Amino acid sequence: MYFSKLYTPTLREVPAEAEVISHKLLVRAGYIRKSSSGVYMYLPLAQRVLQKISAIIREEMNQAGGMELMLPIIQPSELWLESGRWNVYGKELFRLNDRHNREFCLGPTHEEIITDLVRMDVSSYRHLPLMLYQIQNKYRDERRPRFGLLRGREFIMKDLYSFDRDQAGLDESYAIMYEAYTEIFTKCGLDFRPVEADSGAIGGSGSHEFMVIADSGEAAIVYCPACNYAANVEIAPCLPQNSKKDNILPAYKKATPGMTTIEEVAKFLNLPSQKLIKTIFYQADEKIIAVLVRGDRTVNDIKLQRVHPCDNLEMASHEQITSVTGCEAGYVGPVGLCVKDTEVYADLEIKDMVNAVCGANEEGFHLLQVNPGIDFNVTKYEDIRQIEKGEPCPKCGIPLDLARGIEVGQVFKLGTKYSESLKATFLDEKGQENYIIMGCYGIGVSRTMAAAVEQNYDENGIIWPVQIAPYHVVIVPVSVSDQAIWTAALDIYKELSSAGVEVVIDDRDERAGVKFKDADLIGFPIRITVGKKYIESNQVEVKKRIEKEHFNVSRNNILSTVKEIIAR
Ligand code: 9G3
Repeated sequence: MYFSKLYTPTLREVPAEAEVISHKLLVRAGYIRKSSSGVYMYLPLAQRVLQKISAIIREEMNQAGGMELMLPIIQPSELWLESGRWNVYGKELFRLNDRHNREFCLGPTHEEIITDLVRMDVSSYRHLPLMLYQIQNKYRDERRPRFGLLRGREFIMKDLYSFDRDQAGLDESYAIMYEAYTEIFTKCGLDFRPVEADSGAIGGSGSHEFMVIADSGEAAIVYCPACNYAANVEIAPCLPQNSKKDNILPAYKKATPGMTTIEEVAKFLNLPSQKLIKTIFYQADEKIIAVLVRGDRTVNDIKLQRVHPCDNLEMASHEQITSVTGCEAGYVGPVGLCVKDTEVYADLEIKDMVNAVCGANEEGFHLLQVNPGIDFNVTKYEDIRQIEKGEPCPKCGIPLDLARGIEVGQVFKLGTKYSESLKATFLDEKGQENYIIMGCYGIGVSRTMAAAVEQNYDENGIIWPVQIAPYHVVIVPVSVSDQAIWTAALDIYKELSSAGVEVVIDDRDERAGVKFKDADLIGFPIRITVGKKYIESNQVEVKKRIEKEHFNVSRNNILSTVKEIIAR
């Protein structure tokens, strides 16, 4: 490919709205352009990267027994009414009406569609197991699309659905997909970790997310530096980090004028915040509930929502707090709350606290030497706190680390969630009718491209892993008017091209410096410079984008050197 022919409009500046590096660089290097909020155009270089990622995915999906198909983007509302999800998703679901005023949505995912397909024709155990997948645009009307391709309203997803006879079959399909995902992200040259995303007990197997470790990641994960344990903090189980036992003392009230925060009260009483009970009131739908965590902890709203399922969970207002406790937020506590009127959910750590401090539910006062089960009762003790860096790994005890991750893949065990609601059944060997057992497995293809940039860049631009780079090599003749240099460069270009190397020759009449800057920004993995050295000693300069230094290669070793770098 001649660079002068390549439609890659590079820019010096980036749009002010670009917050993350992948958004900045993909725009600057001429890979994407924004069409509307969260909707992008993939220019030729991006399309080549997407095709390579898709090819790696297809290879593994087909290897795993998946069969590719193409499902409609336009989905009839009837299916979503059958599955019960038409009214579950609000504005995030792109809805539209056809000319007959029939309701449809643009597919944010395809469980309903694929289950409708399978229920049409699968009726016997002999048709199972079955794995069907597609690589297709998805539509989710994010309230605040941001971070370029990382959170768009239209994005490319590979979604595979597995159909099995029984749980054992699903477990097998899940394990096959889990391995395939590991292969895919390794072949894409990404530093990734599978993390547990299911609320089940440790080792819960209902769902895993494949996270690309990057500071710009929206997901927070805990991982063990010693073993392979990793979990999304949203669900990471927390074990009580018990305080040492003391003998129980009687509670008493103490004036704490103007002390309304955990820090102020702890300082005033000269106690660590671990000795305090933090009482937080939430409005859960129409009810006010109280939540207790140790003074130094944070409530995990996702876990709380699982413990107390409700449609809308938000912090209670000051008025609501006062109406329940009779005083302002800074002096509230569990003592004296009637758990019949106000449900009290306490984190597991509260249960072991001895002689703790909490608000007295009286302006200007706190209670000291308060003991759960003696001075107050709770509705339930549950794991509802946010896990923290340094806590022991639940599998091996080594202190956990925190990291940010970009979710590029997720695998779910769906069970019969959709086969029941859509009545997708099969007759087993005994002629019994059973619901098909399903799993679903997604990879964000466009998000993976952006994630690769988030993990592979420097001050000069993108550093593509060679496996997914748009081209392998750029040849830079330092001058196109010097016939000897241009002819040599063209000769190398022809040799590499005919050997199947994906190569661009920068035929522009520009200074070498400009060509080098563009080559670095775009992120070609290999740059071959043809200059004076060639004329003098029949050598070219080869530089890997990942390295600072270049090295000399004689004319007849160029192809073998390039092939060796690509093959790595
Ligand atoms: C919706 C909207 C947004 C959604 C969904 C439905 C996420 C929805 C979860 C999944 C699960 C898996 C198959 C591939 C892998 C992920 N956001 N999810 O179901 F209507 Cl607006 O998509 N689906």
